[in-house]
Amino acid sequence: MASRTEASRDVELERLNAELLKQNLTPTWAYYTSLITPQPKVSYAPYLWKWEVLLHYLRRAGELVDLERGAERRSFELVNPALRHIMGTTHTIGAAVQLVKPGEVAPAHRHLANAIRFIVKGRGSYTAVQGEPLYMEERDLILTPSWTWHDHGNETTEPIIWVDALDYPFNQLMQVSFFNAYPEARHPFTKPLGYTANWMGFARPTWETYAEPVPLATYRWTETARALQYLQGSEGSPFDGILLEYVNPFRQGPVLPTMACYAQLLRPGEHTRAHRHTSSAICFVLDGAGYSVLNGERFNWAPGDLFMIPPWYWHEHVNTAAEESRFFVISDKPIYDTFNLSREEAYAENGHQQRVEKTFTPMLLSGA
Ligand code: GTQ
Ligand code: FE2
Repeated sequence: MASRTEASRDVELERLNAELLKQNLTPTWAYYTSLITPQPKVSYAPYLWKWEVLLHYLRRAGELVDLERGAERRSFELVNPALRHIMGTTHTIGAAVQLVKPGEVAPAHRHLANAIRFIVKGRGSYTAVQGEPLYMEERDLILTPSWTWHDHGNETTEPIIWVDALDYPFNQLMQVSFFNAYPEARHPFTKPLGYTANWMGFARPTWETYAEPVPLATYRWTETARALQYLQGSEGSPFDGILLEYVNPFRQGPVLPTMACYAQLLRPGEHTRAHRHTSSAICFVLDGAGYSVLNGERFNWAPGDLFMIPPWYWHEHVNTAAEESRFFVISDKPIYDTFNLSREEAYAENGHQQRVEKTFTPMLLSGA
């Protein structure tokens, strides 16, 4: 008799659950395990783009896309197959490759999204950021902070190619996508060459206030490469090898509020220990050869390839080359740090991944 009462109560409860849903009320008791999971349910997988493919399509876009006829940019976004709805390379960052041919200007505009450029091929073109011409050398890092006017001009005789990374997927999540086109193709050069990158340097005029959060807009590869070279013999990190973070020279910390940039060096034969963290990362391979193991799956890489690591994915890198392998890395860790969401975990005892189950096993998070 008691069981019959219980049975009828279950039927009533089912009915209640269904009615609640129709009222746009989700019963927490029935959906708790989708609401709060023991481990993050990451909604997308790693992906790797080959440089040959990127270059092939950049060349074709070079023949067909005309910047003078309304194309805002000649770039394509490297979109993860599971993130098409936000055009994301990861859930927070969109990476692209861009080509500007001799004589062209990619017109001036601004957006709330922060951007970075990492120069891949060519030199002598400029990005003008907020009236300051920043001339590009291969592998330089150039920042375009939120809401700064920028246009890209190529007054040289060779094409220029770079990697862009913007935080527009994060901006979309926050419902803050804003964009303005400048009335002219070019924003006037209102600051002298080297204004923030050289003259301003580390000794600053006392009468100026620094409203701009990012005073130094160019990071020369010659300097970064020298630092990597100098630190080659250091122990580094068992998880990351030699990993340098590009910093805001005045405030320290990441180069942008949403994106951190790194130069990473793996020594010949180096095989990093697997770990995982809550932030996502995009790795652009500069030189060397090797592979990375991401949740048990192997991704071979060569110079020019770009791959990404979703949040909470185990990853380890292996340099199979006789010389150094170097990456340029972009991460959304600043967002996680800001909201106290950064967590990191080391893989088992000194282990490298053999095969990681697709479903995560509960483990204690490091730290409190
Ligand atoms: O070069 O300003 O790939 O605004 C996407 C949005 C490049 C750029 C992109 C942009 C740019
Ligand atoms: Fe832009």
